[in-house]
Amino acid sequence: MGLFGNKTAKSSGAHQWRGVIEEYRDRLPVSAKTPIVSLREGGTPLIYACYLSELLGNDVWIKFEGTNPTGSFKDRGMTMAISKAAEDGAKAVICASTGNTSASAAAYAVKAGMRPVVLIPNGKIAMGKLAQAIAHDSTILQVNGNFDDCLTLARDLATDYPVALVNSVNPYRIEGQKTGAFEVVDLLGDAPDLHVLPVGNAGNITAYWKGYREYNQDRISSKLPQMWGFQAAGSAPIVKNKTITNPETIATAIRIGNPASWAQAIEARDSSGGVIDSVTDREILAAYRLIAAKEGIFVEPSSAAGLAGLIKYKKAKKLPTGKKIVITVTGHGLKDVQWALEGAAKPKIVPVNAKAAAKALGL
Ligand code: AN7
Repeated sequence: MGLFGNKTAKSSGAHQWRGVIEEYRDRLPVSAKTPIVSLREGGTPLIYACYLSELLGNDVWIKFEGTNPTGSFKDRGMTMAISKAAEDGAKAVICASTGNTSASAAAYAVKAGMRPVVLIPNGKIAMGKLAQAIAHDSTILQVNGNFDDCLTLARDLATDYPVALVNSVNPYRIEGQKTGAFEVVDLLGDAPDLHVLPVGNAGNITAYWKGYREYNQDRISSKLPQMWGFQAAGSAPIVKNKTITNPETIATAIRIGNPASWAQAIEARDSSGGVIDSVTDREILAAYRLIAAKEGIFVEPSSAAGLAGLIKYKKAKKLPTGKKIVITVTGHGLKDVQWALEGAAKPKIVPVNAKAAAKALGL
């Protein structure tokens, strides 16, 4: 259809990644009638992590979702959710969010000429994400409550008023996000042994598992990975097997006490022979610093939960060795810079003088 400005510029023969719907059209619920709303999401780097491979005694690959158009994996699902909302003639979309969903929903909604409405928990969202929602012209309501309260309110509004819900309870979100698994298999030639990722609302672990299973059913991969998910210790309802009324963690993206895809996450864990466990904020921050300092990959704190979990399992001698492990790091570090700056030494001040600068550098 080529709506919403998705023209193909053909000049030099170079071509760019077309976005997850065009790249995986035959595996997604779209038709010729669906207007495709895309910012060319997906096609994210799968980076071999030399330092982490050595440290963990495994072949470790990082799927860096921070390079998506709005800086998180949410764009994969949002291109689907907004395209289907456009097909249905929606004029406004609503979501509850700890920040990344709202940034993504807002960007894709305005691209489609719709009005974005976002509900965020009062005071508990990273500044970069709030800035994105504002920049993309959304109407923002700060709700007196946490993410789970926001989601309840968003569902009520979408039931009774003319706004389409684009949270991951919208099945099209999961469909779009499953393309992350397709890309991993397409790039590695088969599924990894372990796939590791953070768990908040549990949409992404559900989506990856769906993607891996679909490729395996069609014999594009020869095996299925174990799914390993990690929650923040103060927000670990699946690990504790009970709803957390007041979830707490510095990893605000996964500060969720009642995950929407809870049952599907359990299913992914159990049918893959994987684990869902928790990591403390201290472990998350250590992993967050390590991956930036040693691998050159800057992620937001929540995104480091998967790596934190692997390090915890390694220390406890519960990590296998010699396996192929993919870790999805879900969001970009620039969204939430506070934790990089916290406790960091101030840069030294020097005059415009090579001798003085060299001295300060210890050269
Ligand atoms: C960086 O934006 O729930 O388990 O409202 O932003 O699929 O929920 C974000 C979740 C991991 C957890 N990493 O993924 C929201 C929201 C980052 C995130 C998760 C989120 P799910």
